[in-house]
Amino acid sequence: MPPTSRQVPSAKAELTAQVAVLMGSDSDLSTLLPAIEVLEGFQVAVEVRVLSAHRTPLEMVSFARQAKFNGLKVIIAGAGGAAHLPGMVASLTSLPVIGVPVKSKALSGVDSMHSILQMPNGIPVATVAIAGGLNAGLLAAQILAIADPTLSEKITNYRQKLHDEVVEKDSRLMKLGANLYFNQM
Ligand code: RP5
Repeated sequence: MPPTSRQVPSAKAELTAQVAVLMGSDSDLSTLLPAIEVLEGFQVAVEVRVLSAHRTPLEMVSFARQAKFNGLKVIIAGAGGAAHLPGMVASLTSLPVIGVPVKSKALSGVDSMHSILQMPNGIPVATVAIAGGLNAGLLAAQILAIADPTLSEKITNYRQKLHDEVVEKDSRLMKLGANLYFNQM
């Protein structure tokens, strides 16, 4: 009996990204890289794009309006300065948008943070800390994990590792004392 389409996963289905990581400029990439790496470490497929609210607004609109239709579940958007990308993308899709304020040269990212954080009622952006790319990736994974027990287990393991590292540091600190511990850091 020939396999049905349900039995044979299509190449497209396997490649469909669940999370988009957007940035206003390629100069933001180092801030967003931890998000990409942590998601890929959890085997979450990621689509990475440079889309500027100011320099390529029409491409940004087109991407955001198609995002849900293209199978994306969560969008991470990082930008710096007059950081309109996360809010504008959030205005164009009902997918959850996580904003990452990029540390700007002039104002150390406080401008980016306020631009992303101060959204009007009705159009939320979940804003992480300035340069908080890693937490943006983790938050996106946690959102996906609501409906994905395997991913949920990977996040639990990730947190267990964090826990174990701190316990190990604490016991080493108690054993060595603060001065010796500090000198070995
Ligand atoms: C923003 O302007 C970008 O998100 C970036 O953080 C900032 C500076 O961009 P570049 O001049 O480095 O391209 O749109």
